[in-house]
Amino acid sequence: MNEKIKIIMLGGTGSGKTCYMLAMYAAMQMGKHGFTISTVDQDENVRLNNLWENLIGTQGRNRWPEGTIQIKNYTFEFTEGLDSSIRFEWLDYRGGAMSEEATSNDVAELRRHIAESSGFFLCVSGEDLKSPITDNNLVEIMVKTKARFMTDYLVKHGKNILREDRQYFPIIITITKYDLCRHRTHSELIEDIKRIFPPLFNLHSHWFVMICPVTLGKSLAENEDRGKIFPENIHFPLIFALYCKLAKIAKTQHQILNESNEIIDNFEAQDALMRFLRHRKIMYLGNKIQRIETSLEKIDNLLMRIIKELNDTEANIYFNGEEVVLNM
Ligand SMILES: Nc1nc2c(ncn2[C@@H]2O[C@H](COP(=O)(O)OP(=O)(O)OP(=O)(O)O)[C@@H](O)[C@H]2O)c(=O)[nH]1
Ligand SMILES: [Mg+2]
Repeated sequence: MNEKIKIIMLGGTGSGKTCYMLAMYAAMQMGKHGFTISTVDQDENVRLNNLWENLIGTQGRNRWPEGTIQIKNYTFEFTEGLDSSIRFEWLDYRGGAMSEEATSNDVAELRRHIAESSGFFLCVSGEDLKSPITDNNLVEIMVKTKARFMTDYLVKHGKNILREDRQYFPIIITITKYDLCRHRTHSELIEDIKRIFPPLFNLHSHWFVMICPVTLGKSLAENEDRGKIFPENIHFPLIFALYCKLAKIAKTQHQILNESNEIIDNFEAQDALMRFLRHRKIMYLGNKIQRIETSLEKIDNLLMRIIKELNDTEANIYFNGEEVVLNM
């Protein structure tokens, strides 16, 4: 059975959503970091690769993709090391739609996608974090980054997610165009992000949040149109989303396993006639347990690889506002 994750990357016009998606796909399609995704539709693969090759191979303003006009849903698939695949549905839309009233089709589609999302990417451009956030410029930065819109969407959506399920709902704050603010210290940037999104870092909020700086290339800060494309940290956000999904699948499978084992234990305590009558059901359960155990072993292996990859990065992870280290 295919598992699905609907991802929404919220962020204003020009915050770097489309470029991030292109770089993420390019990095993970190659499987350079040991985690591979592919598109389900071959035309989407061609389209994304062409845009990426243009970005790498062209010098000048037209290396960059045009601002998104046509809303488009991409489906990426992760299959590695699992019995079934996990599909990521990713919506590329024009950032302006996020802060408009629902009078056009794309705004309505965006809101539908948000309502069905199983993970949020919040995109804050490094351009807006070049200098420290102070009491004087906080409002201006909130407006520029569209942080309030993002928080409102999240808080509204969050009302439908039980507190105990929030640990399986990844929220990833990507600091896109990190090249433009990397002159600042890591801890300063983290403090600024916390000021922009206070509800995410509240004690008892139960939100599971990653903050991850990403860039398409360090030297773009000096020259956006000619700088070398050399992406950094690009794959961590999706891997974190994968971690949350796998953890949830593992939890469900453990529950099924416990229930099945309980039935078998009860059966063994019964008399010979009952054991004879229910023999077929128990055989079926035995096979099911074996299948789940094999699947859980694969999930655990993958989770361990992800944890190793994520714990040693520039990305920070928070739960209930406290920084955490991932473990099994
Ligand atoms: N310095 C720097 N500039 C970047 C980077 N990524 C994107 N840009 C610049 O940001 C611009 C906007 O990026 P897009 O990905 O098109 O932004 P978007 O969020 O998709 O915008 P809309 O589609 O209009 O909502 C690009 O045309 C580049 O000029 C980066 O990593 N570093
Ligand atoms: Mg775009």
